Amino acid sequence: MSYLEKVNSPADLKKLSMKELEIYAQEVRAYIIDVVNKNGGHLSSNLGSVDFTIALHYVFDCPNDKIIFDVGHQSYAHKIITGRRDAFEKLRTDGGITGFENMRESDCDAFSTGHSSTSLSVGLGYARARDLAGENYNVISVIGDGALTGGMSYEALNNIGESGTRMIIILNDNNMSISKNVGAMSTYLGKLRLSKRYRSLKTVFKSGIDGIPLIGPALVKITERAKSWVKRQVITNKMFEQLGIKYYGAFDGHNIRETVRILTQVKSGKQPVVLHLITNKGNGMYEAEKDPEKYHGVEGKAEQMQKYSSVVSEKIVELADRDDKVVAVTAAMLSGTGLTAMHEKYPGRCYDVGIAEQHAAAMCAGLAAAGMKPYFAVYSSFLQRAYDQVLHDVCLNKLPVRFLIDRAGAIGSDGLTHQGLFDISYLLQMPNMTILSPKNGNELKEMLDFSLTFDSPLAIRYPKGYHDIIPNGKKFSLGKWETIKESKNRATVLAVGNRMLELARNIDCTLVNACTVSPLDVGMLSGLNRKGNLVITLEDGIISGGFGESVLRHLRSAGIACDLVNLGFADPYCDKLSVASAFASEGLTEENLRKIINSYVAYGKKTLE
Ligand SMILES: Cc1ncc(C[n+]2csc(CCOP(=O)(O)OP(=O)(O)O)c2C)c(N)n1
Repeated sequence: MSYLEKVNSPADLKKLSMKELEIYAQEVRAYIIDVVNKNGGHLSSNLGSVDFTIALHYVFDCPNDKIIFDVGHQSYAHKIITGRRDAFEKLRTDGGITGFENMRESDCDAFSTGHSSTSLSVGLGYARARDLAGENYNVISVIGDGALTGGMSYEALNNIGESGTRMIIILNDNNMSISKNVGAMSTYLGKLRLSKRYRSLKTVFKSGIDGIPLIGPALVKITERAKSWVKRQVITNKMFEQLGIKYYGAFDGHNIRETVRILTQVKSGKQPVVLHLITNKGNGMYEAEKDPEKYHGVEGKAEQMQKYSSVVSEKIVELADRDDKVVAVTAAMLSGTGLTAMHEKYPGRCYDVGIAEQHAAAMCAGLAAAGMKPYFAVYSSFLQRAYDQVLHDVCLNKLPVRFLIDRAGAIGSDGLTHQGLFDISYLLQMPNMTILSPKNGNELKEMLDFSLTFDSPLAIRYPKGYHDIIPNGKKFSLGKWETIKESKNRATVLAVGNRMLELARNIDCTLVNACTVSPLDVGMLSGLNRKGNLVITLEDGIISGGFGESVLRHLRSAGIACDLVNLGFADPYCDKLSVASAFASEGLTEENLRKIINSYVAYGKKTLE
């Protein structure tokens, strides 16, 4: 029986010897590689986290002790150890377990995570609650160097230092975010990493250089100079200590024995500590270690689609060629949003700011105020972070910041925390904001052309991909919708974006591409003014405050007589792990649409007779 089979809980893990733990780690790695190959998932981050996660469970006691994994994308080993080994087979699939730490899944998951840089704040919340209740459990926040670029981390560190309360911060430093990590903090951590070399140098000094005859004294002088230089780098750079947080580091996060030893030591501390572990993203798998970015997120059985990010990739460079005021911004999602080519061609005009969406949005406002043409390419779910910056810094000042909102709508296997269901609804409430959604790649290109000279806040939202089955026709024009096909049955479907158009294209109805979500095409809506007309709005987002409701408001205020059905997500917290099941759970299916139209038409005929 393998150790993987033997360990069903943290208690089982504690029965293993150090040597056995190392073998167990290999087995866990192999299992993760196997499942991620089938189901997709965050491979390189998890391979890098296996060893210290085993050490954590060896030293601490879940669920009594609280481990909060930042983002939670690196918690696979934790899931396997805490009773979800078999369930792990169905990772990120319908009916299976999620790819992030998730309180609904296990009482060993102290928090539900998904968005970056929350673990320190949440950890401090737990620690304060423990202190108030007079309890004694340990709180461990595991944060990567990438997540440490997020502003919330600094707000939390500032507060943790002041609180003086007992909690352990594991800094999992692999020098990578999804892409290479960026920023001054990353440079600072690089200096701290030197302390690892310092530790091993110290061992070398002890173990013999002094004892080497003849060349000994001279060498000692040189090495002592080196030692004090390294020491200077290390000791003068202890930012954490100055914040009131004890710093231990840097240590090899793949050495289980050593990590257990250090964790046991810090466990008995009385104050907040940072334990700096150096890890290798992709550890144990040659290809993933060599190209950790490629293996950060591996796709499972991917649907064959054209990607909008490829359109952005090409087009943004073209816009930058045409206009030297064009600049692009990403918050640590350079490749995902399609900005790699721009970054390569115009490194001085394409900024990766780290996981800092709020800063990115406000920086874009500054760029626009100074006359530049900023494009902030961001996933829908992560733009939520910058709600106030979009509202207060961009919209209030009516600044022409272009938001390229990728992964909008139902997200698939990343699930609940990554759904892009809110953007239409909250952007619609923002004064001065224009919102577009393309029917295909060609229309996105037309929208991007349009964006170059558009002079106020603009959001273009689109999902990951499209099937290229909605034909090109009318050229995009602001505030003008496009009739894709007509029917005499008096049912009109107003669909936002390619996925909703693809959903309705085989239905007998008049199908309209509502490419401009805001402003509405009021001319076309006036044309629907007839009793017995049915209008159905379809959107890949929440119904509340969404496109359909803004159509409703207009119909009512303009006194337009027609019946209206709003379809979209009634449940804002959709936890489905595939796009198809998310749509099905909300009645966003061809079958349901047909049913609604048929019963309406049948009912209408009856009353007319
Ligand atoms: C607010 C927010 N923005 C972006 C992301 C996407 N994202 C997930 S993991 C990650 C990189 C995290 O890097 P790090 O913390 O160093 O962990 P690693 O994967 O390197 O172990 C990013 C940018 C996110 N989850 N949340």
